[in-house]
Amino acid sequence: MTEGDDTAPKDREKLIRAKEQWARDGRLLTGRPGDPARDRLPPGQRLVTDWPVLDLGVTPRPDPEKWRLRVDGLVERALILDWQEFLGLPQTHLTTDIHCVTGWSRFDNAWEGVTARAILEAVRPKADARHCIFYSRDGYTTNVRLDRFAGEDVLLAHRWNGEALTAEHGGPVRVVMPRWYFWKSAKWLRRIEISAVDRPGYWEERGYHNDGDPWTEERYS
Ligand SMILES: Nc1nc2c(c(=O)[nH]1)N[C@H]1C(S)=C(S)[C@@H](COP(=O)(O)O)O[C@H]1N2
Ligand SMILES: [Mo]
Repeated sequence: MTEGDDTAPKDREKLIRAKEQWARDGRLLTGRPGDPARDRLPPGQRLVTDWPVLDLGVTPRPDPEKWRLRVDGLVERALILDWQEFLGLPQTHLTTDIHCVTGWSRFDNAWEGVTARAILEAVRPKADARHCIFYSRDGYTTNVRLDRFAGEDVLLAHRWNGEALTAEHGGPVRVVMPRWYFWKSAKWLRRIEISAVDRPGYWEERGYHNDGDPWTEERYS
């Protein structure tokens, strides 16, 4: 300790520890090449550990007895599943990240549900089919390309982190398309329409990008 330095050695030690911790935290926030947290966080996103709720101001709570999922449109065999039939389909566990266009991302969400691929195998889209439109119980709609809906990580999820998906987060069943901004992941799913033509949904008609790739920041059109 030099003359004129009025910080006690113990305090200085504490300060250095604190700064080292800030440096570690800061590195996780802003990222550096090769940092696994940075590599998982798309540009312009910040990591959260809570799970924000975003909706249009209503929270549908359908009676499980009356719940149905319809898959129709340009398919060989349209489907209407009730709750027991939906649960009777093969169940898949997937852990994926959420990226919301409003800027938050949430890592490691453990989903359980039916893969989009299982649904598509059951309905068999016709040769001209190119698009999917999701219809929700709150009036919300959103559109995705059929080949993207057929991605191996796409799920119709009814459980999250070991518990039934809550009504706030779109239970009993929501779409989860982790590769795209979260507005594509329709909550309170009631119908999937397979179509030859694209049909922009609620946010797509209000200025959001038609595709919504978080890695190239396709936020707005
Ligand atoms: N049916 C329906 N699905 C929806 C929405 C909605 O308002 N209604 N909001 C979208 C948006 S903008 C986001 S970011 C996510 C939010 O899902 P969360 O509330 O579970 O975080 O749901 C998407 N799916
Ligand atoms: Mo969103």
